[in-house]
Amino acid sequence: MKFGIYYAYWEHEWGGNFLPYIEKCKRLGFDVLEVACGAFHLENEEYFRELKKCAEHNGMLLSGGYGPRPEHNLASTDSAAVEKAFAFYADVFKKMEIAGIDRIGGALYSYWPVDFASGFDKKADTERSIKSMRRLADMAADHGITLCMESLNRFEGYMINEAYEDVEYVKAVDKPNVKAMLDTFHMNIEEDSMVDAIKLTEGYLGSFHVGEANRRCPNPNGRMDWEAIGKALRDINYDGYVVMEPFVQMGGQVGKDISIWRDMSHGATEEMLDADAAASVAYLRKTFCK
Ligand SMILES: [Mn+2]
Repeated sequence: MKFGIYYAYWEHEWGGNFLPYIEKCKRLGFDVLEVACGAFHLENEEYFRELKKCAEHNGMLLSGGYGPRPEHNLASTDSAAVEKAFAFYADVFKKMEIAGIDRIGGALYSYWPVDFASGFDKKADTERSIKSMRRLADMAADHGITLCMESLNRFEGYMINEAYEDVEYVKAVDKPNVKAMLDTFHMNIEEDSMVDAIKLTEGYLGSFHVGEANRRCPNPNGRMDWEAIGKALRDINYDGYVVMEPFVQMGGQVGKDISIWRDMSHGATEEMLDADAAASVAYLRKTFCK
């Protein structure tokens, strides 16, 4: 297993410059930096060549994350909008390949966060999504990219809330580069058993996000049974990335989308955030790799 962190831990806005985080995260003890792909269209190819160079120089791996904006909803009834989404992803995949990013995870099958007031038809949306995902998978395969379908809690998504739904979706798409993805924050709300959920994804798990129930950095004093979670991952021979996705700061679009309405960092400085992340990855590595 390789251990990573999502850059947005330190940020208030999606996007931004990922370059400084490569060196920082290497220094803090990570193997992987996960970046947001939603603003890749705003950067030119030179930036992605630079990202790759910087990652290689620091011995770091990069992975991608994206919570699709509504206009990139592959399950939309508006086929013209879906075509535009494919064009967006074509550009993202090209740039991911330049940067050496071989996997992207998130609610790629739908959009995020879902506006439940707008109404939806889960069955029909899922059928459209599966059809679109087969086409997206072929596009991604041309760039050596794997697509990871992240199961989300009921307040953020409706198509895939549990591991069994994730595996059903992935089996229905039936493409080797489309995988399931779990996140302990979402699982904590939806799964009867974290261990059973992980075991259900054996052979299908493409990415794994970790965080405490309130999205703090994984730590031995939280409510998650990290020993059991690590053992379940070892039992299914999971050898992919384990990426922590902590959110503790208020403000900006990040704070709004993640619903951080109080300063969970208690006024932490950047150095204090760094120290928490470093302690967390050391703890996870020790607990997950036995
Ligand atoms: Mn996640």
